[in-house]
This record gives sequence, structure tokens and C-alpha cells, in this order.
Amino acid sequence: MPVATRPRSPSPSPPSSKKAKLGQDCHRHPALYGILPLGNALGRTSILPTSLGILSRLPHELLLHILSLLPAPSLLTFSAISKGAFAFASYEAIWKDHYVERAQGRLQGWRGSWRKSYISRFGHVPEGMTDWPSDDVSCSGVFSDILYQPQLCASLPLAHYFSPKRHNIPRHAVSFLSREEFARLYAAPNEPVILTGALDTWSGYSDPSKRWTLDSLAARFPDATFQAEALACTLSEYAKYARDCAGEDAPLYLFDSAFVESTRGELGEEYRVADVFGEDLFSVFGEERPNYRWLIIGPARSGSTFHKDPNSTSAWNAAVQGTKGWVMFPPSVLPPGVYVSADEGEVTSPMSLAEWFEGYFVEAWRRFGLGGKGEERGKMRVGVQREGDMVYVPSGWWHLVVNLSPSIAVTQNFVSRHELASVLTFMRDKPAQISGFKAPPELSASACMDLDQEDEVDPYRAGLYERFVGLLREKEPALLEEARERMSPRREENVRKTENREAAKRREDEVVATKGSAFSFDFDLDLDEEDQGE
Ligand SMILES: O=C(O)CCC(=O)C(=O)O
Repeated sequence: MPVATRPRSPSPSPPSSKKAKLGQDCHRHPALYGILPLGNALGRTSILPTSLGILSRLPHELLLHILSLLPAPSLLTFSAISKGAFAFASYEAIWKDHYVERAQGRLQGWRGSWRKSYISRFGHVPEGMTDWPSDDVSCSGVFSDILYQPQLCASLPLAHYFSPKRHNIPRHAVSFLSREEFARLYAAPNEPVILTGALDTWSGYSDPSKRWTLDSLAARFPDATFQAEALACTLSEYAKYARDCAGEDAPLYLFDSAFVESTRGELGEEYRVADVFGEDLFSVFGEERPNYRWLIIGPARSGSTFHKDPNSTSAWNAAVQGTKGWVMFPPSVLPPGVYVSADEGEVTSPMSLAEWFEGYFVEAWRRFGLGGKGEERGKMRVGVQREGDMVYVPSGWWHLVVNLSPSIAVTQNFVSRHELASVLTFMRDKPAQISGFKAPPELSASACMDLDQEDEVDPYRAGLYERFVGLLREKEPALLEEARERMSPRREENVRKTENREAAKRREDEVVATKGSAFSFDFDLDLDEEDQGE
């Protein structure tokens, strides 16, 4: 699943300077070490000039950046200098990077923060200091927006954005929905829906002896490991993290595509694909097909920043436990605050979920929500997926998901006849963005070729569209023909790139053909193919 990039440490400046108001929701999580936003410095004395000396003249972003370049032991030494140094040297994003770098891909021994987990796993614990690394340091008198921002985000309430008056993703009981109705109402018009009652036939949901919870799964599969972003972990390690991560602005999200295999197939038996979704045409690729099913587990506030699903597939997402808030935009409407490259290959959402809600939600809803004007009205969709609900995410829709309570979900991506034309168009026009396919060994070498030309696509991916067409011609000829009629015309830009490649290839062939003879073409005398048709 392509997830929009998150900022690495140090994270960007807050959208605006914030003044913490005591007694408000945002103070449910105590101000870490007593650090407060810059707005609170008015009329008070900052300890930074005495605490940091000349370093206090640096912009806080720059100081954090410099600290992020220090090795962990030096950072620890720096943190012992003064309270101000401690405040900066305890910035969690830096410690997360150090942890991930040293952890050899394993989450182990979570101690409530990345700094503490790093120190207790890799650092030196002074003799006799059982409570080391202590959190018992008061940095009152440190006023800094950038230091305060993550704790602010980690405590901003998010549920109120999903008030029922905004719900405009329809809900439909799956038991009253035939495959034809689903196709007519949702799949053909490419419209999202929340299907209720869709998990009633899942033993992992309805059978109390099998009901999936983090604890029950951890007990059943104590040794199985699962991927949580860059770190693998057992479920009991993840449960330890999830229970004690209140300070995390963007909690580590368990998102694992091998859960069926790593549970010896058992979890695969305990859920089923709803009949309404019909066929999955990527199955024609057999073993080579891209990853398509994920177990998703996360604490409240974890989730997925804005993205479109890979290869233009559609997806369903089923909540076995917990509640998820969804914000969606149709393929043609770029969500406010999200930036994409011209070909949509790079998606940057330079903020955490809480920052997006804080900075963009209200304005986005004013413009694209139910009170919006003209064509923009109603384009933004907001919905709540409750335990036992399944969300249908149509091909190409932007979506952001936030767990409003600790949650366990399964998601599957698929290609039915309804999105086949979009998937084929995507594979033909954007081969460099095709993701997740498992190249057979004899072809994977070419997929890893070092390609220096921007337009160049590795031969494996470049050939996938034709292979898909070939497989469909063999196995589903009628669906292929129907989809080809609906495909968008080839993008001009791609035609030009293909023509350029073909022209370059022709020239190479000519050179090869003339090598060894007394005569050869002089490239400098040749017309550049860019100029030829102009
Ligand atoms: O966080 C989630 O549950 C949403 C997952 C998602 O959007 C995806 O798999 O594309």
C-alpha cells in the first residue's frame, strides 16, 4: 500500500504558533517535560539562553536538524548538559530514527518512548539506576513550537471531525444487496459505500471462540512476526507498544501482507470476501500477482495518510474491531494539503493525520462538503466505519483513514470487471508506477537494472501490461474486450515517450548494423528526434 510520505525528523513547523490552554482537551496528555509552545513565553522567562548558550540563537528547526546528525551516544551526552539541552535532545522523531537504525528490523522491549526504548535496548544503563532512563526531568521555561507540536498532535481530539451531520458515505446492509445492485449502485459508478453486516459470516468476527483481538491473536500465534512499518514484531510486542504509545503523534501501524502465511493459513479461513465484489482478475497472474491482502492493527490515532490504492485497484476494508474515520475524495479532486508530481507518481502529504485535521479539515469541508458550492459540493466524503462494517474504496479514490479507537481490520485490493479498464489504462500509461508484482527470478534481474533515464522503465514492468492483456485474452476474453472499449485513449505524453524510445532504439540498431564497416552515421549530423515532428 503506498502511503504518502511522512516527514522525517525534524518535522515541519506547526501551521501556526499555538498557545496551550490549560484545562482543554489538548492537555489530556501532560505537556511532556513541561515544554510549552512559544506563545506561552509572553511575560515569562525562557531558560534557553542560559541553558543552551550560543546555541539558543539558532532557529529551533536548525538546532534539531544538527542534533539529528549526532550519533546516539553524543546526543545522550548533549542531553546531560542542561534542561534546555535535554528538551531538544529528547525529540522523539530523532530517537525513532536511531532506534530503527539499530534495531535490525525488530521492535523489541518497548518502554513507552523511542528514547527510552533505545536507551534500554542499546544504551548503557548506569549501575543501580533501575528507573533509568528517567522521564523525571522538568524543562519548564522551555518554550518552543517545534518541540511542542508532536505532543500537541498526539493529544488533539479527532472524533469530533466525524460528527454524524457530516456523514455522506452511504451505508447499505449487505444482506439486502445483490451483486447486480452493488454493481449498479456502487461499482459501475465508482462510488464508495459502507457495507453493514458484511462480517457476520466471518468466524474471526462472529465466533466468540475465534474472535480476533490483539490479545487473542497474540496468544494463538505467539511466535509469528508481523510487519509494523519498518519493524517486524510479534503480536505481544506490538500489544505492549500499542498500550503505551500515548505520546506518539503518528503511532506505528501494523500493516502486514503475509498474515495468512505466517498464521499457517488459519486467519485466511476466518474471513471471507463478500459475494458482491465478484471476481479478482489479478489472480490470472498466479504467484506473480501483487500483494493484495493485509492485516491492519493500530491504536487510536494510528491510520493512513491520503493515498490512492496501487495499480488503480479497488479495495474493501473490514473492521473486525474498533472504529475508523474515513475521509475520501474522488480521483479528480486532489485533497487539500496533498501534493503530487505531474504524473501522480510521488505523493507528499507533509504532515501527520492530526496535523491534516488541524490544518485542513474545516476548510476542505467548507469547500467540498455538503455546504460547498457548485460542482465542488459533496465531493469530500466523510464516514465512520464501525466494528463489523466493511468500506468499499473504489478505484482511484483518495482516502485517509484514522483509527478512532484501537482497531483490527483486514483489507483486500482487487480488480473486478468494473475497474478493469482503469487498471489496464494505468498499467499501459504508467508502467513505472506499477507496484507490488513479484517478478519470477529469471525476470527479476532486469527489474533491478540500474536505469539512469528518467523515462526508462525496467523491462519487467514495461511488459506487464501486455502480459496482463495476454492472460486475459486466454482466460477472460469477453471481459477484456469490454474493458478495452472503455479504456482512456493512450496519453499523448506516453505516445511521445514511446516514440522517442523507439526512435532511439532504431538509431542504436543502425549504429550496430554499421559497426565494423568503413562508414558510420555521425550522430551530430542527425536530427534530434524532439525536432523531427516539429
Ligand atoms: O488504515 C486503514 O485501515 C486504511 C488502509 C488503506 O487505506 C489501504 O489499505 O489502502
